[in-house]
Amino acid sequence: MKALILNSGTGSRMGVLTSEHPKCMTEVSPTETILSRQLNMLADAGIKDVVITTGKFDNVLMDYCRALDLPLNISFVKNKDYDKTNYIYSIYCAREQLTGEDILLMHGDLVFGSEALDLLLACVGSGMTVSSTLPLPEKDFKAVIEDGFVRKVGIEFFDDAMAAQPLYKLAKEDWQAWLDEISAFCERGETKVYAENALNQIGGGLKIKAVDVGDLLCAEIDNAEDLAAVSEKLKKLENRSVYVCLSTDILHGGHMRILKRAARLGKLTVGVMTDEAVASYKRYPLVPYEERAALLAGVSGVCRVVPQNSLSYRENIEKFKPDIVVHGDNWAHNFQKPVREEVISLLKEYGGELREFPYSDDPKYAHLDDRARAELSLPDMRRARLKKMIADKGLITAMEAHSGLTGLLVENTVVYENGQARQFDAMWVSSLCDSTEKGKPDIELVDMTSRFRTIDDLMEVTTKPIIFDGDTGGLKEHFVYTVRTLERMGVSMIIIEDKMGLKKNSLFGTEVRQTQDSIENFSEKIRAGKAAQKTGDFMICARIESLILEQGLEDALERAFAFAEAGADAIMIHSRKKEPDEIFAFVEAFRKKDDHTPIVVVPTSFNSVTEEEFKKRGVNVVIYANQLLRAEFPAMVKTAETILKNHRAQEADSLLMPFKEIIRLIPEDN
Ligand code: SPV
Ligand code: MG
Repeated sequence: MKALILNSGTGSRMGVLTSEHPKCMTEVSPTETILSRQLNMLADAGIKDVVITTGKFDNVLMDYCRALDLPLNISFVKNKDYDKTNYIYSIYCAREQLTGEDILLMHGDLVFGSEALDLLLACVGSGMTVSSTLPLPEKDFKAVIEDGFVRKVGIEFFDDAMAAQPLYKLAKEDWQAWLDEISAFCERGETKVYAENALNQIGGGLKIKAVDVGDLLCAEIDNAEDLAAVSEKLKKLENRSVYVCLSTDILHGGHMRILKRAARLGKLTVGVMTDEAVASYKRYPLVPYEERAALLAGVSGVCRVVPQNSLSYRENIEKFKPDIVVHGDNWAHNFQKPVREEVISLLKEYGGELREFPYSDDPKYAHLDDRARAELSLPDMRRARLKKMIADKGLITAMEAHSGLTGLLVENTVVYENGQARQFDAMWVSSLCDSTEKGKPDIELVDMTSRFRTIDDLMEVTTKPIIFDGDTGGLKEHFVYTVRTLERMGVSMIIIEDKMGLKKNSLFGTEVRQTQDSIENFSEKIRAGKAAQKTGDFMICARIESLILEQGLEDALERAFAFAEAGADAIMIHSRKKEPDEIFAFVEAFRKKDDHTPIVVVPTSFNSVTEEEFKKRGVNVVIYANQLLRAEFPAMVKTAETILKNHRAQEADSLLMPFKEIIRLIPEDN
């Protein structure tokens, strides 16, 4: 679409204001002229080509446009008879540049807001801005409207008419018909009439929709009083407070356009979603909150940047009471629907307004997110994230994953409740599940090479941090190698338990022979591991088996303090009791003396406790250690039995995931 701006008029009714430049260069605000405002808005709307007709002061006008240095191709056409003709003749002079394209036609003295322009641009086919709320002007344009379409435009029509502003969007066929009629008029010498006379000649032949802009800013400036009124209205509009929330860590052209459009509506506050809020519903942000906030604060048009702590806008709407909240129109239909509804009801309380811009899911930006994901999966990025997440969130969750497929499940499973999203933060590579998956007992029989293979499978297809179940850690001399390998791979934490000899799974408790290591030996192993690691990110967690082996709370606490003293980055306390009392007692006693070392729990037995309750008591990591494996096995047994019983597979179909969906589980670039 090409824009045509008519600037050949002399602007004589403006008095001294137009003694040295054309009317369109009149300032409407301290930072804008009528023309600079129009051109900026055209550029923001994505229009690239503009034709400007000129007359008196054409050189001043051309120099001015060049100095604005906007991303627009502007061509100028001078109407040499500007003082003897009307703009119908200016259009005629420019006709060769105006064929074969949709045209956005406006008078050079028209001041409008982006809202009015957006309404016009959103209209399918041709349209003209009219107002159903403004009184009919005595001497200015009115449009006669029939069935929503403009039939005639002129100053003489009062019946079935609305106030109309010369801002048109014309589909190329409609425009060509009008242009042909304009040419016919001019070639007959009728050059002192309005171009609309030619339009009226075609009558109902053109389908130009009446686009009702109501009270939105859309006004011509003919004299000093008009200028004062428009400037006043603009000042009010510019003082409106506008709020937009961004969670992105890669600012691309699409975001910049939204910000620009939002800034056009008033003083723009950008809510930058905190890392925790972003991670709750999509991936962990590549760029931390502080940097994203600094980046956005530097974007022109952004007046202020504030944190938004959750997907919900409530906190910030109540705090800042914005006049307008801006969002893409896609959220009416996705998981954010309840968030949108909350925004609408909060705004309604004080007369605020939600403005939704058409959402464009431009494929050219889609690969940016893939790149971000790839980066998040790199060892350094992934390893460091666990520590940061624990610090940011207070409590994180890890779900067991024992294969690439279960890794994808932990990576991608999201549930939405009340507009909030929930995902697991990390993956747990369980010795129990890793061994069981291979049909072997959980006795450190599956060797490290094989365990590392599982990690590799996970790493290839996921980005979330990994917590590795290191069993006893083996001999101290072997443990240091394990630490270095895991650290190099990008694993974030190893958990080693204070047992020695033939390790058995803790859930057997005292039913089997298990030996606890001495505080001295185990502390020595921790110290060796800490000395072996190369980065500050890698965490060694000491797992205390005193409650499992019924050695009592005091023993557990003594060990916990000793292991933390030896350099353990976290303490895991385990229990196989259904009631959480001994875990709670440990956490309470430990936190009395140590308020910072993260506490890890594995609530397989004491599974009635919610994450919120754990957090309240001072727990930092909740590991769901084996639920996925335990879910898949009964489903497989049932399927196998169904096939055996029926001598065929048909009866098992209802138990199975359709083959088409299986294929979709695996992303293509993996
Ligand atoms: C594992 O998942 O392998 C664990 C946790 O070590 S537990 O099975 O509860 O001991
Ligand atoms: Mg284990």
